[in-house]
Amino acid sequence: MDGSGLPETRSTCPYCGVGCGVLLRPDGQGGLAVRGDPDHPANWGKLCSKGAALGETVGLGERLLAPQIAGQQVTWDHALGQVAARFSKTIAQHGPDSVAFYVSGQLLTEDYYVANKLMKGFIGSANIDTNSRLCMASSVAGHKRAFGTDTVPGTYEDLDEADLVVLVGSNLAWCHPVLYQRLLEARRQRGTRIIVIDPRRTASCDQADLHLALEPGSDVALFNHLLTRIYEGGALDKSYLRHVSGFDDALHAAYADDIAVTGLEPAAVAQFCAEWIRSERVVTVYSQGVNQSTSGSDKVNAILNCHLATGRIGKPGLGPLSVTGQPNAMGGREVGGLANMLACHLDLENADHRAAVRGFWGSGPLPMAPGRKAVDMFRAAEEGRIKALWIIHTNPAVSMPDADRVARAIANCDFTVVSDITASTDTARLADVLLPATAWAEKSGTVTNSDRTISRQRPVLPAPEGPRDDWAILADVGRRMGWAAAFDYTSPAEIFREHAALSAIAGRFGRDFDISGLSDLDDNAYDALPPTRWPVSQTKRGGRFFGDGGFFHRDGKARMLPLRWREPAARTDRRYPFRLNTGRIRDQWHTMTRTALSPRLSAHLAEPFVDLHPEDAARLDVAAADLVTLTSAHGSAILRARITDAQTPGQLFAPMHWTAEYAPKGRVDALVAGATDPVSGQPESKAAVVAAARFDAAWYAFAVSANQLAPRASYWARARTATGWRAELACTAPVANWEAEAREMFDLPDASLQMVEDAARGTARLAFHDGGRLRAALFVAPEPIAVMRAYLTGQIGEPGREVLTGRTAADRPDPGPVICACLNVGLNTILTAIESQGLISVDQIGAALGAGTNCGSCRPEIATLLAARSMREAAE
Ligand SMILES: Nc1nc2c(c(=O)[nH]1)N[C@H]1C(S)=C(S)[C@@H](COP(=O)(O)OP(=O)(O)OC[C@H]3O[C@@H](n4cnc5c(=O)[nH]c(N)nc54)[C@H](O)[C@@H]3O)O[C@H]1N2
Ligand SMILES: Nc1nc2c(c(=O)[nH]1)N[C@H]1C(S)=C(S)[C@@H](COP(=O)(O)OP(=O)(O)OC[C@H]3O[C@@H](n4cnc5c(=O)[nH]c(N)nc54)[C@H](O)[C@@H]3O)O[C@H]1N2
Ligand code: SF4
Ligand SMILES: [Mo]
Repeated sequence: MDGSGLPETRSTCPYCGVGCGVLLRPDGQGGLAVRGDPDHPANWGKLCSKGAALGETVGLGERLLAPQIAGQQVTWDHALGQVAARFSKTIAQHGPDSVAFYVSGQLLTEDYYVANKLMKGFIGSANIDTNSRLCMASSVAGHKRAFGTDTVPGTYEDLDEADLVVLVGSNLAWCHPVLYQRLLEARRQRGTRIIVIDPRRTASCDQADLHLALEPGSDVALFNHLLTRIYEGGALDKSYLRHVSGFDDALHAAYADDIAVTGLEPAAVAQFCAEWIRSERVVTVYSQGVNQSTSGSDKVNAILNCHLATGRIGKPGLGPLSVTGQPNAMGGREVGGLANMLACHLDLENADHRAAVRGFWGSGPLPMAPGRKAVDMFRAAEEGRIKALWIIHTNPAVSMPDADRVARAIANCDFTVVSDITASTDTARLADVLLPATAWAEKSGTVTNSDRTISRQRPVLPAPEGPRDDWAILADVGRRMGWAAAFDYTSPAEIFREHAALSAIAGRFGRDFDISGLSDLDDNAYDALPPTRWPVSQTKRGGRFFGDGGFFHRDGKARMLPLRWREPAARTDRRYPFRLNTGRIRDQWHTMTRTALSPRLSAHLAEPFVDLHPEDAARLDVAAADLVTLTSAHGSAILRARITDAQTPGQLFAPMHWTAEYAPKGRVDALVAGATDPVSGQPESKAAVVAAARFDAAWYAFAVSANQLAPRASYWARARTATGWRAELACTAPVANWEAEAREMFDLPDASLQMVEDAARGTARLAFHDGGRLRAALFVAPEPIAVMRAYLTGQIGEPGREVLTGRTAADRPDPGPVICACLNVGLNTILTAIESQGLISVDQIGAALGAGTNCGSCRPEIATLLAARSMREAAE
């Protein structure tokens, strides 16, 4: 309860792997008030901008409410009858490996468990893989090679107690903002040093003591070098090495590697090594700059080698920490959702493990070999070897590498089923059967975050008529395929108990994942389950792993691996001279099906972009706000240029988020090759090679509208605003009649029009009013449009008739793009306050404007604005 008297429900944020606890209170109109759960050990009450805006994303406007076949609404009975019949028939004719599931690290553990049991246990194929293949697979492979299991040894508390935190390929400030704020709090209290290893300067470099902008893909060489320094610097932990095998070979290989390939200044490398060696309490945090690489598993093991050699693992304030991306990436690993895993961290290749799980499930023989991993799975669909495919809770037509090809494979697969909460996704549009799932705020189950803490997700809003829970849909299909008893579930609690009971078998085999202590929770205890770190058994509870050895290889030892640096698979050449790095922005989540529903989150960065260095921009004759066409051997994209020295010359960065729904030419995975790590099968999403050229448009335009916009142009990108929509457009084909074009785009056949056109110059400005209020406006010019965008979006629905200037009157300043999403403070407001009030610190800006005082996610950007200001002053 809080002051308002309405009950609050405890749940978990559905976005990143930090796994923040939230307190949710329905507003009675379908929306939610959200605040951080002060008692949750992941966030202690804090939330980031995405978590804070969850209430804006639960509306039913975009929801899929009934099953569809070939675009026609059908009953559940008919839809699931078809799914079961087609899967059964395909298996009967072509064998179990002719079908596949492609699922998600955002499924709840209970959903995931049922999917895995159905495919591996009863269909009898290992062809279930997940978007975690694009995300965590290299960490899983690295952990298994070093430890014998996929174990995250440490906990978040280690960040509070470390002396040095190294962020490797992690933009923690934007991607795990609450953990980043936690780290900064520790830094304030105990002076924690921060080192960032990332080819570009990110928001996470804001407070870093050292930033190593290494050559893309060269992390193995850097950590190999560190290992040699550890050896020479006398930092080996000889007594811990009793628990480790492979040291000599690993060291030998490390000496054979060449630090020069990192392109780093020797002094910077020396400082990094010295700090690492000096700081007993060092946590190495790593994420997609490590995993998403054709040497991803080796990068993970190169990091683990250094922690093993120094015994810096599994003790307070130190250790490697793989931060997981999705809310249940860990849960998916626990249920065995990857094509090369069994269940409960048991091994598919181990006959005893298979026999035990088979006995527990009462199933037929389990597959003996791994199934198809994501990239391979969609290739098999393309080639007709997979004939029935069920995609659940993921959007591969956008997020897979070589995305145009993947989209074609999905379209051409004999039978594709998609379970989603909305039909408006690039993948859902390709489905034969569309199944509506209940959404986050309606679902019940559990998720596991990056530090092994299992949290409950609890329903807080009533599910609309139509959608069903993912576990219930899967179980229904299992029953219809003939396995009534095995899929006779009536609640998530029942599934959870079964999963926990199965983990007891894993415990008996001596595996790490054992939550048997939770296998007899009754429904009430399950409902009330507080955040709980595994393992939970009679003998073990939470804590850390490996502080005293106890690894899961047969000999009980960890393995250090001999590693050599390898270049990324694609090489730049004359045709494709740029290295394209991709990743995330602060306020969008993946393919934007939820975060883009929030006007606040959409106002931070409202269109897809590419960051490039000023030298490259000059060479390409690209000015700020021009558009750039990127082309690779696989596809193309058109993106807005942002010129910044955060990039190294020759390297580009573009966000992964935009889809055909929001910017059809903004899909960057169309450019990325499907090259994968030989061990983990994880694709190299961060090192594509592309050509770049300025996009020569006949015209550019900016539009605001109360109605949803349907633009027609070579390039367009649309975003929701508090008053409707905004869009950026550009096109190579001239438009003869702007009034006709605009009326169609805005769907305003009759609204009254104000228009100023200069045909000779190629400019036009149009404003449409209805009942005296502004409904839409369009600004066209032969160059990128300079108007006050935030001001114009605010004019929709207002009576003003002066919008055609595109600017405010002097007394009504334009706030500019949103920097602080929580308190809605714009860039211009902050810049003006810095100038006029002489503010010099992030805290002063917070005191003056509120910006940065809620979740803190925008504090690095505010710091950057301040730094730019002081650089200008220094130059003046
Ligand atoms: N706002 C937001 N937060 C998210 C998500 C989201 O969509 N939006 N998604 C969640 C998910 S699923 C994930 S997996 C995580 C990802 O979290 P992160 O891994 O932190 O995010 P990315 O932006 O994908 O990539 C991290 C960094 O890797 C760097 N990098 C690229 N190549 C290399 C290299 O060769 N070496 C090194 N050392 N670094 C390199 C990139 O420049 C980038 O800054 O974020 C989670 N959190
Ligand atoms: N170039 C490039 N590509 C990348 C990456 C990168 O860094 N660069 N990162 C990769 C990584 S780490 C990841 S994790 C992936 C993420 O990529 P995806 O998993 O494809 O992205 P999402 O947008 O999270 O897709 C989730 C889908 O599930 C739907 N959904 C939401 N809730 C529910 C529900 O309760 N049930 C069901 N059935 N559906 C639901 C959403 O509407 C959405 O369509 O992208 C990968 N692709
Ligand atoms: S850091 Fe933000 S996105 Fe991640 S779980 Fe917490 S509130 Fe959600
Ligand atoms: Mo991810």
